[in-house]
This record gives sequence, structure tokens and C-alpha cells, in this order.
Amino acid sequence: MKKAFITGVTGQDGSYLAELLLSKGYEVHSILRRSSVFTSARIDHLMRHPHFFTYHGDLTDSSNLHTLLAKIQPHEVYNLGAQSHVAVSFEVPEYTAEVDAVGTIRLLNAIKDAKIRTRFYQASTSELYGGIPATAPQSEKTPFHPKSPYGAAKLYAYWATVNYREAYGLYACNGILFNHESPRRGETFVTKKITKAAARIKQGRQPDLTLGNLNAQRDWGYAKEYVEAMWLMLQQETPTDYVVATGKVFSVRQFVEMAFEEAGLQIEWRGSGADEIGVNKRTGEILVKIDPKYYRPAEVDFLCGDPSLISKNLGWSARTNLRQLVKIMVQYDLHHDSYGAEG
Ligand code: NAP
Ligand code: F7E
Repeated sequence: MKKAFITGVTGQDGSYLAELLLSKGYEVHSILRRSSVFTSARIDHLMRHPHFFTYHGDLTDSSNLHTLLAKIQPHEVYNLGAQSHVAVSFEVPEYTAEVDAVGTIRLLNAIKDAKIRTRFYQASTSELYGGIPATAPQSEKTPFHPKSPYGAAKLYAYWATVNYREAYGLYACNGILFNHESPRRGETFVTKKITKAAARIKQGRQPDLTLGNLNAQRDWGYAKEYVEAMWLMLQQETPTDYVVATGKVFSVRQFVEMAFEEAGLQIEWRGSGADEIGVNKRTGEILVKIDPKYYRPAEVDFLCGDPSLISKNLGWSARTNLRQLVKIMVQYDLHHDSYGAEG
């Protein structure tokens, strides 16, 4: 039986990846951070699975990582743990670097020191590019220019992964994943914030929604499909870094329109800049407002991935388009209040 070790298992991607690996017959080992509240809502349905194991652990603790890896001897390691919020990284830049950058090298070094023969997946990100439209669509060959402490920390982790591959012959690869969403997406990321608000406004449980930059454009895919790409990347003869994306771009404004439409509400935009509002076309009621507190010190305006390499080499491509994804998320939020196995 193959054994996998996952960091970040309580997150959106970690929970889908654990489900995928269990369905493929893996034994899945994972770390949970100690917290004063329960953080396992996305994986509670896996807790009784006979092949699913959790341990207390943290990417800021080398000895913990070393001990666990030496004991488990996994065949595959997926490093998904991170302070993953771009806006928050401007407020906690040092901590973000500690977990996302140094945490990755701690894990790589624990593999090396414990002399484990394993394959390593690093959760790299389109934030490495910084979204310069002139360089879009962004491929494995596009130069990096991160625009946040999060992006800068992930840049270090990207190169640490390449370096351990080149220096020590480790089977290690970077998945450069563009934004991917699902009903399990964290509630402070823009898509889930919008779909949850659209559902609650429709149900009369929330008056309106306040957002930041409506003009940012993203390449949004479905997280459940993106974890399949992670697994595929570790099943090849040669470790290779891949862009994982849909190749299609939409703005936050378009996402709002689609989500409210799915909830049965039509948005009409009025005004501009921080004074722009989205009103209910039928009643004139204000449903969407702007608050500049959600603007970032530096914005990534435009991200569009070129997934041709992974499509050609691994046969992976996105199957769910944005309208279908919005439907999945809004319908989930209309019928559920929290994360769960159904999402
Ligand atoms: P997420 O939902 O925010 O999950 C992050 C996970 O990391 C959680 O399990 C969290 O644990 C864990 N974590 C945070 N700090 C940690 C620490 N010090 N030690 C160990 N674990 C820690 O993120 P996601 O959307 O699933 O993304 C997974 C990975 O892919 C992240 O590395 C992210 O940066 C990267 N990524 C995401 C996207 C995307 O669009 N989703 C795109 C590209 C790359 P708690 O539950 O205890 O907080
Ligand atoms: O923002 C704009 C915001 O926080 C998307 C992470 O998973 O993907 C994610 O990072 C856009 C930005 O995701 C609000 O300014 C407007 O332009 O959902 P987000 P992100 O920053 O793209 C990458 C690939 C990762 O690797 C990260 O880990 O939406 N926006 N109004 C807003 N964003 C938020 N969060 N909240 C708003 O109210």
C-alpha cells in the first residue's frame, strides 16, 4: 500500500487530495495544527477511515517534520500547508515567509536528513507571475515577478524545490496552480465570499456584500480537478514543473454577476471607483458596495494560465467552466451553512 504525507490537509485542496488518495488505495498521513477551536470541518468525514491518520504538526517545527517523516516513510509528500491569503500576507509578512518559504525548506531538508526515498509536490502559485498582462498567457517559461509577501515567499519555495531536485536528485516538482475554487474554499477568498453572500442575500439573511477591486481578472478552475493534476505530477518518470489552469479569464465583477444570477438576482452597476454600487435590477435595492479597505498595497490585475504542457504530457485539462463552478458553489451555499463531505 502506498503512503502519502500531506501538509495543509484541513484546507480546501488538502481535503480533496486526501479523498482522492484514499479512493486510489493510499494510506494517508497528515498534520493538523493545534488550535483552540476545531479546524477539521473539511475532513471530519474522513476521520474514521481506516487508512487516514492525523498527527499534530506544523511547518514551523523542523523536529516535528523530521520525526514524522522518519516514522511514516511516505512514498509521496504533498506540501500544501501555507498562510495562503495574499492580502493577509501584507499584514503578517514575516510569518508568511516563515511558513510558506522556510517551512518548505524545512520539509525538503527533513526528507534529505531522514534519507527517505519519496516524491515531493510543492504547491506553487500563479502569484509568482504577478500578473503582468504583457506576459500572458503565463506558462512554465514566463518570468516571475511576485507582487506580495505571499508571492515572494512562494518564489523562495519554488526555487528551493528546484534546487533539491538538482542538488540531491530528489523527485520534486512544482505545480504552478492558478486560482481554484469550490464549496470548500475559505470564506475570505473572493469567490466564496461572493457565493455565500449571494445565497444569504437571496434568503434574507444578509443585507448586502462589500468588496474591493472589482476589475481584477483571474483564471478560475475547480479545486477538485486540480488535485488530480497534483497526483499525476508525482506519477511520472521525470519530475517536471507544470502550470495548472483553465486558460480562460473573468473579472471579479463578472463573477459577482454570475453568482447573483445563479441565486435568482440580477445586478445592475451604477457609479464608478470606490463609489460604484451593484443594485438589484428589479427593485433598485443596493446589494454590492465597495470598501477601499479591501484594496491591496499592490494588486495582481490579470492572470491567465497556459495549460498546454500539462495537457500534452499528462493529458490533464480542466473540465468544469466558470459558469458551472459558480453554479456548484452557489447551490451549495443555498443549502449548507458550513463545509462538509457534500462540498
Ligand atoms: P487553504 O484552504 O488556506 O489551506 C491552507 C492549509 O495550510 C490549511 O490546512 C492550514 O491549516 C495549513 N497551514 C497554515 N499554516 C500552517 C503551518 N504553519 N503549518 C502547517 N500547516 C499550516 O489553502 P488552499 O486553497 O487549500 O491551498 C493549498 C495550497 O496551495 C497552499 O499552499 C496555497 O498557498 C497554494 N495555492 C492555492 C491556490 C488556490 O487557488 N487555492 C492556488 C495556488 C496555490 P489550518 O486549517 O490550521 O489553518
Ligand atoms: O482575490 C480581489 C482581490 O483573495 C482575488 C489564493 O488562493 O489564489 C488566491 O489568491 C481577487 C484579487 O485570491 C475582494 O483584490 C476584490 O485581485 O480570492 P482572492 P488571490 O489573491 O488571487 C492564488 C493563486 C493563491 O495562490 C492564493 O493562495 O479578488 N478582491 N474584493 C477581493 N479579494 C478578497 N479576498 N476579498 C474581497 O473582498
